[in-house]
Amino acid sequence: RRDAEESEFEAIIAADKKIEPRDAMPEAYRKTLIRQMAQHAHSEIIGMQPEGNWISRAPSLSRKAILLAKVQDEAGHGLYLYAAAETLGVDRDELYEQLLNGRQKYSSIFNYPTLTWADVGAIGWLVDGAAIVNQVPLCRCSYGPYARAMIRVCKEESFHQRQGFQSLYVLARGTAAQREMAQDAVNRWWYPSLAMFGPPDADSTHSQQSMEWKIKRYSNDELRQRFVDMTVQQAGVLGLELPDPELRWNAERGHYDYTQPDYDELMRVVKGDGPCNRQRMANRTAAVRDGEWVRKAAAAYARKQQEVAA
Ligand code: FAQ
Repeated sequence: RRDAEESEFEAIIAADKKIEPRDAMPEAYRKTLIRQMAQHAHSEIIGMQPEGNWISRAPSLSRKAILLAKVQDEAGHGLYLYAAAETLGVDRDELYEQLLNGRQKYSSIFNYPTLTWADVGAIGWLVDGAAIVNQVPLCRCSYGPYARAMIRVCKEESFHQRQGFQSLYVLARGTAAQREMAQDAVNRWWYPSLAMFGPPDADSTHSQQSMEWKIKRYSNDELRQRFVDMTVQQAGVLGLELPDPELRWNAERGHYDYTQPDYDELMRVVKGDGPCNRQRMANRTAAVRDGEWVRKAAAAYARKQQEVAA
């Protein structure tokens, strides 16, 4: 029976069809998906903090409304992804627990500070831009609930990326100080954004297996290159520089050559030693603790409603 289940799984993957929650799947496939989807969900939720820092100080009412909506979308993506992960038989509370005790990760990028208003634009342009390049192929991931979740998430991320670009565009054409602030933000976010794609292929422990299972469709380096190629053109339109003197078109490769991010720094940040790791986790821990009574009250209310209906 086990062999039959395994060959059915292999056949679905080979035919490029979707694995659905009730289908048999190898335990390692389930575990890989839980790891990646939980990490993705945690990233969306922790990712609300850097931009959330500027909601009360947005420079105009319309910028505040836009930022509020964006951060709210991120909460929605996180909850959507937790729900998708739950289809793999894991409980959401368990995932929260694993984040808080450090057994699960969230993206390195959210451990960098947002020092000026321009950082909100740079996050939209570069961080959401990188997120889209990584996530568009995930719309074709072999696990149905994750692939479907990504379709909606990507639509919203595209909108986020545009708003970041537009915000930087305005700053880049503002006063000298505004232009300088925009350039400074781009200088600080460029390399951390490149590092979002993960370690180089040679050091990526999961890539090969995840690509065989069609969870990942492209390697970390392929997607990083795609992001660089796309972003150089956009920087030209913004009139801002990317902080890499080695950045130049390579006609032979048909791609831009660029300087790699510091992967030792990436590993340090992933392990908890980035500029804001402690603050991000302290805020998240406090939010889970402070929200406990609300979750309990909602569960008690749902139980009572069921009793009334019974
Ligand atoms: N940060 O073998 P690989 C967003 C870990 S976008 C932290 O290459 P894999 C939207 C990796 O987990 C951000 N850890 O791993 C937004 C593994 O650790 P483990 C979220 C990283 O999985 C925008 C180890 O290193 N997006 O939130 C990172 O095949 C603006 C070895 O790496 C996603 O999560 C990193 N950067 O490839 C929200 C996308 N890179 O478990 C708010 C889905 C690697 O062995 C504001 N995830 N690691 O100890 C993925 O596509 C993949 O998981 C990768 C990593 C590509 C991130």
